[in-house]
Amino acid sequence: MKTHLKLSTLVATMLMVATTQLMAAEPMLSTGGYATQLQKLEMMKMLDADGNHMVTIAESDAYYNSIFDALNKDQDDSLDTKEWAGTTKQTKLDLATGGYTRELRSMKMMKMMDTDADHLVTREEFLNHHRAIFNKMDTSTDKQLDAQEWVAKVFGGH
Ligand SMILES: [Ca+2]
Ligand SMILES: [Ca+2]
Ligand SMILES: [Ca+2]
Repeated sequence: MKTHLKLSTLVATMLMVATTQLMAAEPMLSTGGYATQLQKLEMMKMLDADGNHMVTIAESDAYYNSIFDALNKDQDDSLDTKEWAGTTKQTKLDLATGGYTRELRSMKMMKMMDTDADHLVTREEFLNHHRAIFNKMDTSTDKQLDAQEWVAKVFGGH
């Protein structure tokens, strides 16, 4: 009886470890709402600085650096929850659509980007997360996104 119990505990532990590893291997990059808003062509145009209908990783980095600056009211190197959410009067970012701004500023998205869970999103965490999103969308792995890649359903978010 005792051995039985131990065995089931062991199996349960192993299952938990396996599940955790699975989750670690494929971290959540996006909520469903965020993916929907980001993947609008209106947003693609905002990232495509040279207007050649392709978004390069450099264009993406430059864009998210600007978004970070726009959110980072106190100009230190991280975004706290207040900066993230913004005030009710000033919620839309000039650089993005209203729908995108709203989805970006959700606490769910903030938590996904805050990889060390210190309730601050540093510039590095912010850029790394968007690079991961870029790589996920870049199915041809040529470091640029065309319109087809832009709108393709690659996120399993909720
Ligand atoms: Ca471009
Ligand atoms: Ca800040
Ligand atoms: Ca952090």
